[in-house]
Amino acid sequence: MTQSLIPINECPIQIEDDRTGTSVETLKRAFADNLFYELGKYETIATKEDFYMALAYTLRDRLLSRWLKTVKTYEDHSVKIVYYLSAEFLMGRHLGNSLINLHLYDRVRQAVEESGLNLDELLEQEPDPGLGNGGLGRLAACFLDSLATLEIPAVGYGIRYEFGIFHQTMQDGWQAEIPDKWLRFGNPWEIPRPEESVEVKFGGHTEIYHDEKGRERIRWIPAKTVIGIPYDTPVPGYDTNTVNPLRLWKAEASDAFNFEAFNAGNYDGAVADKMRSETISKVLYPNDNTPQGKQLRLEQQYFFVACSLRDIVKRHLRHNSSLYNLNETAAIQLNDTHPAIAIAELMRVLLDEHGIDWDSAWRVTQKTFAYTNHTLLPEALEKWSVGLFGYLLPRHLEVIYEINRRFLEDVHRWYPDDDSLLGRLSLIEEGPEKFVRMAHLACVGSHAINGVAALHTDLLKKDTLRDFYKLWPEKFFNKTNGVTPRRWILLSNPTLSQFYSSKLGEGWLKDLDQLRQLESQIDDPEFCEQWRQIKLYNKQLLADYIWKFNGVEVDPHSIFDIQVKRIHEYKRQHLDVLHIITLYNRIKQNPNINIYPRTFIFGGKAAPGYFMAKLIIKLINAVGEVVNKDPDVRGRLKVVFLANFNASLGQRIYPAADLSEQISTAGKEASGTGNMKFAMNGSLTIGTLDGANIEIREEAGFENFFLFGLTAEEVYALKSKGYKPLDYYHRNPELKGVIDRISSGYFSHGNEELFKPLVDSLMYHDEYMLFADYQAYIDCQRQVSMAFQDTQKWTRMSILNAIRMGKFSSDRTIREYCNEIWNVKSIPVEMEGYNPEAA
Ligand code: 9GP
Repeated sequence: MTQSLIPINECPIQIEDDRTGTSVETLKRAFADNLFYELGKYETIATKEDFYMALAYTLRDRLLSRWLKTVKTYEDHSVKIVYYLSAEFLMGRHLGNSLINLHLYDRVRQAVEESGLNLDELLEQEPDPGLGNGGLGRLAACFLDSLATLEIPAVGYGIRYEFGIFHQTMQDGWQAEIPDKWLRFGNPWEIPRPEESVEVKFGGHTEIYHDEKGRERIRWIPAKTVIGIPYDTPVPGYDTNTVNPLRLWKAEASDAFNFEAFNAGNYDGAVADKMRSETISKVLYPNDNTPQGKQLRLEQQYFFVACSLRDIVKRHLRHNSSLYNLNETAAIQLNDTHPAIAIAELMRVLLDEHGIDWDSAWRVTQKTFAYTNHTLLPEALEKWSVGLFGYLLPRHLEVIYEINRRFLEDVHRWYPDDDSLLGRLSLIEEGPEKFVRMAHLACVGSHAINGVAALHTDLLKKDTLRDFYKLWPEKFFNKTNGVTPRRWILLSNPTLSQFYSSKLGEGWLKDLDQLRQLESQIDDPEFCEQWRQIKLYNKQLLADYIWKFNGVEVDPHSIFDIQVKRIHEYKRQHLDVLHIITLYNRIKQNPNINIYPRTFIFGGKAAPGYFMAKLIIKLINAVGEVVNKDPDVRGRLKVVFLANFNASLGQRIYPAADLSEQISTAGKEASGTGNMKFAMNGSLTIGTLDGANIEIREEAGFENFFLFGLTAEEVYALKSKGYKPLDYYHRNPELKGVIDRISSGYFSHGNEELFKPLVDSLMYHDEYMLFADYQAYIDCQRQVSMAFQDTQKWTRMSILNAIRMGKFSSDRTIREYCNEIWNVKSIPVEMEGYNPEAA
């Protein structure tokens, strides 16, 4: 006997049992039903994709009544909602996540197996939606999971890119990019809502007019209209009824526009303009930590912000008669500066469309917005040429000038003797070409500004945003990042999760600090042995993957030394390579030297236009090609580059790592979140005092972390003193030997030119100070090898790392945002009579 999720008399629509029931029998029937009715296939002719899609629909059906009930609960209680504005969301695959969040994993596995299929194979069919570049987009996804799990009313707003981050393949050791056609087979997780489409305007000019009361007003006469169509994806919380939406906007040409052009017989022109409009949501810019000042990018930003604000205002006005109290129903978080144009847009809406006076509009705006900064790299701070800005958004530029005028007037009043301060704080960068500084707009228009790890926030206060900190110290917060343990432990590492649950029950999944209770068992040999077996099993799984996709045989008993993240010089993948070559040189000098076997595993994408990052990938592959085959090495060193690193590959990698490489130049990595995923899965970190590494080390215990390298202060001091990388090269024979081997063409079939740009940049410039940190890194790696050989010690360190990571659950981060920045409360969604465990 199955049951509907909410009593039928409460339910807005009649729901069939087959769409809600959770017994194995009902799931089987629903699966077959969806295959037939949604995909139009019989089992005998269905492909694996078809089966995956049918299963996805089966799960989506089971989310819908909760979703509708969530909407109704928010409407009934007129709650304050968090609106998370982000140009990127890296959600990861949905099916596995829905299975665990709905507690249906085991029953669906049985239903699928009884249907003669393999669940793991079906899970692999799902494209990993790559609507983001890396850190900031994945953080947004973890936050949505925590928001729903903590029963916080929230909406994620972003862009429904038709092409996400490119698919990376390797061609002769170089990165090659292939378009990511993730929507090719359709997307069963989204529901289009064309009835909620909105219009977005671009270009044109502004003019003054007088309203009916004779007041002087300004109106924007735009040149072009684009339609934003919302697509909603359900985001279920773990073990709750809350299902919040992720609303992504797709751009379409406006009908009126097409109609005119077609009527005039100008078919080509109409099609071209239609395509131009639709290009806005076509493709994700594949740059991480480097903005691209392209017109299309600004169009994307304004497009999704304007659509989202229209939605937010509409929702507010359903329960309120004016917008003066918008900040009481809406907390809008700006995920980096990409959506910062929202500040000018809200001002425009309040002033021009709702006739609100400037001071009230500004008060509401500041109280509604909060801004998260994600980078310290000066080159990554977004700015837009005033010319382009005024051309695309003439009214917004006026608003920004007026915000700036009033702001600088205040600053002048507060600091009458400091003229240079005005120039430094201005929203406009002066010079031969003027620019709008988006971070300044975000700081001025928000009531809260936060960094994403303690050191990062300190450096924002001391350096990047120090003038703003001087004005408004009370606006600054630190919110150390976190990651969701549901995806990054439960889904990624089922064996470890079962182990935890067998000891503690399942409470740890919503309260990760509970894992600390396991410290009492750390001296139990049986406990430690099981821990080792779990790690070995995960390493074997990754070894199988490496064999299948790279054709390289790796030994699961070797140290799995892993660096996966975007490829960037500041992250210093090439420092890792210098270590590999150091060990290789030692072997070449003395083939019988005692070196503990290591498997060096890399993964990560380089921005297609970032030459040096692509050369680093080539170097890793080139070194692997030589080292993996050299008989002198006798398999003690293996180097593999795993193509197309993304969330789902991460799920395979983190549980299998022994050593997590977090080796950025101190002061450059805002936080990192991969570092947290590794540690949660029991790897030890070798790292600098950078980003969240510092806090990971504090939590894990200093003795359970391999620390090396200059501190941020030392980096700064050395740079100020005059850093000369060549001196290190000349003074350190081992370093010289490594660099000379690369320069000699040894890894490039005798081609001495291939890696010259990389070598020259290190020898004569070394912006990220690899040479200064080289010896400390090599020494620290020696300690790693020694520690690994002491199995008991290593196991202990691994356990302590994993079970002391409670702080880095994104639930903790989200609670802090809720209490200190957003001022929102949780509201449970009640589903009477619903019991997820009932068959
Ligand atoms: O580079 C930072 C990374 O350190 C941080 O963990 C992540 C999330 O806060 O954001 C990254 N930054 C970006 O993705 C773009 O600035």
